[in-house]
Amino acid sequence: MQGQIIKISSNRHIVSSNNKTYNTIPRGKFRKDKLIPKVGDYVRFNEKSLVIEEILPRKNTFNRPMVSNIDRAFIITSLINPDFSLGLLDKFIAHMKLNKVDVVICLTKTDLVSRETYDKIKEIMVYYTNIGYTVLTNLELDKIKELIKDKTVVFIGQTGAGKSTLLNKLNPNWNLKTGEVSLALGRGRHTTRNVELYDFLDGKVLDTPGFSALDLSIYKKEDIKYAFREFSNYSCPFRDCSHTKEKECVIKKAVEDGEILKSRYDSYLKFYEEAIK
Ligand SMILES: Nc1nc2c(ncn2[C@@H]2O[C@H](COP(=O)(O)OP(=O)(O)OP(=O)(O)O)[C@@H](O)[C@H]2O)c(=O)[nH]1
Ligand SMILES: [Mg+2]
Ligand SMILES: [Zn+2]
Repeated sequence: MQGQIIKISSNRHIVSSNNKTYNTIPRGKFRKDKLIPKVGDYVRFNEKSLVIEEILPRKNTFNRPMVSNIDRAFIITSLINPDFSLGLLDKFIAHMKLNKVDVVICLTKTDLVSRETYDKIKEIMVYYTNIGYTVLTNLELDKIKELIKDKTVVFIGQTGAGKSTLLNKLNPNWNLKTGEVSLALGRGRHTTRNVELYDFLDGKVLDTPGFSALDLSIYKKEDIKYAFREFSNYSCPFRDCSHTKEKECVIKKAVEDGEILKSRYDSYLKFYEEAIK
């Protein structure tokens, strides 16, 4: 039979197939082959032995969070508790962009910051909108639903940012566990412990445990520029320009002229350093 993994907890791999769920385990050979089944994977499994025999070809796959076959990522970004961070936002965007996953920026806890702080952040977000990203808040449920329709959408972001809370607003029947802010801020405290996939509006949504440590060293330095979509509007005289030390670099010029947001360029330099040679 074929189905899709919708939850993994220790070695229990819950597979959904024709509206039924099966409690399966992966075949031993996967371990030897260093093949790790992930939530979102389509699999072939034996209905009697309940063993997953094969992971079907993936559209894409991630180790952070551990998911496969994603069309779109909602980057759940709180304005406070945990603190708003442009560097981290850029990192999540880069990670998804380098895997060709569409990104939506979803702001949360807009009710917890001052008008002034919110206005400042909104102004920065205009830049992200202008370079082609959809930016919305967790209050815009209709728009969010529209963006999930017919897609497989993963919610990612820091622990406590409000991923599960937003999912509960979209469908109260899920009744997902959410964490108190004060507790969520304690070190290593995650309310959501396992990735879980839910059917929603002819699409799918995946709730994930929060994280903020994201290692970009798996990417090549020369690829980091593709994580910054606005850079493609510029072409430097030197074809393989790294946009770091080159004198004639038009990206650097655009930063000086205020066309490219300084914090974006700083993120670029940081990720460039982190990436492998
Ligand atoms: N005031 C306010 N509180 C919010 C908002 N969104 C989420 N919260 C609160 O923030 C806390 C953390 O929310 P969760 O939904 O558990 O966060 P999470 O992103 O799922 O966290 P992990 O599962 O640990 O990754 C909860 O107490 C929520 O009630 C918001 O927009 N405004
Ligand atoms: Mg959660
Ligand atoms: Zn350049």
